[in-house]
Amino acid sequence: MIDPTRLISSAALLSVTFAGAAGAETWRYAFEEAIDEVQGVFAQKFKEEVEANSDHTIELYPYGTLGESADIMEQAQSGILQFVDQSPGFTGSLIPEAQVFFVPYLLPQDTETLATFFENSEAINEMFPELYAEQGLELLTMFPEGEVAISTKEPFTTPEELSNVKVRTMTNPLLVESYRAFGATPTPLPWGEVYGALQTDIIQGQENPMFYIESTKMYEVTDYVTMIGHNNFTTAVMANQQFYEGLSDEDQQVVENAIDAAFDTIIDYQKGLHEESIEKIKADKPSMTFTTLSEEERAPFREAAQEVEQQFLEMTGDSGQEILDQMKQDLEEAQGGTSG
Ligand code: 6CS
Repeated sequence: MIDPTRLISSAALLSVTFAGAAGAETWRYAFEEAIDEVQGVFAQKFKEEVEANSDHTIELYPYGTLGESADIMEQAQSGILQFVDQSPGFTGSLIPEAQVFFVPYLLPQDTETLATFFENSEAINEMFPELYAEQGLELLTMFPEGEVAISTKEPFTTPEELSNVKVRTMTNPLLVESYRAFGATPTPLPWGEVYGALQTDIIQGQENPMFYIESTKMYEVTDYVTMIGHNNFTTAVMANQQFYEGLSDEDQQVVENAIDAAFDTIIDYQKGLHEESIEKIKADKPSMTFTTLSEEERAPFREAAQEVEQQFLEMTGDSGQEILDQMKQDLEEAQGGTSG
């Protein structure tokens, strides 16, 4: 005969086991760089924090394991991935306002000012989350990845010298317009095609932070690195919104704390990285030439930037104007200004 008390206790035990199994989840997080590059270092710290403070496990998918940036974004939107790092350089057609990060000479280069800006900015922390939410994404943070430098096959100091030079850009309409305004022939391409396109002379230049020019060996297929001071690379980390909203308050807090810890880590990690990367490139290729344009030489590029800002406003209307105005105010405050 079946003992009913035993049945109940095993049913209770089973339900506890299931609850336990459902409680500990595995979350997938993909990013656009290798595991030891900036986005990877951020992701590793995020994983470490989440795993130390919850039962959950984070599986990391570095660049290439699940496709290009556009692929991982689709996977995050559809819920195959729980977390994704996609830079605004690839988010331009999805969220036109994200192109504000390509208004040249808008962002400063000083890492501490940038960190303060990203942490406190109303545009970043209140306005952008609403725009990402419209695309089914919970914006968790944005952070800087360093001064953008242009690596080319021939030297240049003026927009005229960029004439007929095909410069690869990320697939962002405003970034394309920037290079047109700078005198070059912009060529938007996914990341995976850049090295080969430089090697075969389909393009003659590309832009990226110094750590990336070093780690991805862009210096092997270009000979000059020029800093015109036009931008600092921004990236963004987000979660699938449905997934995020389904989390308990406690788990949302774990995620938020892990993001904050990873943010601090990545700001710290980047101290001196630009200079160290230059040294590494020089050690591997002594003939590589590094040039920082003077303020005077930058003048025509700054001039061109005004036209690009106008184009941003034409592309995004009132919503873009509000974001741009707010960003300028937030930047002034981060730089110690008095506005607001
Ligand atoms: O230029 C690109 O496509 C890449 N640059 C950086 C610094 N990170 C990811 C992105 O794919």
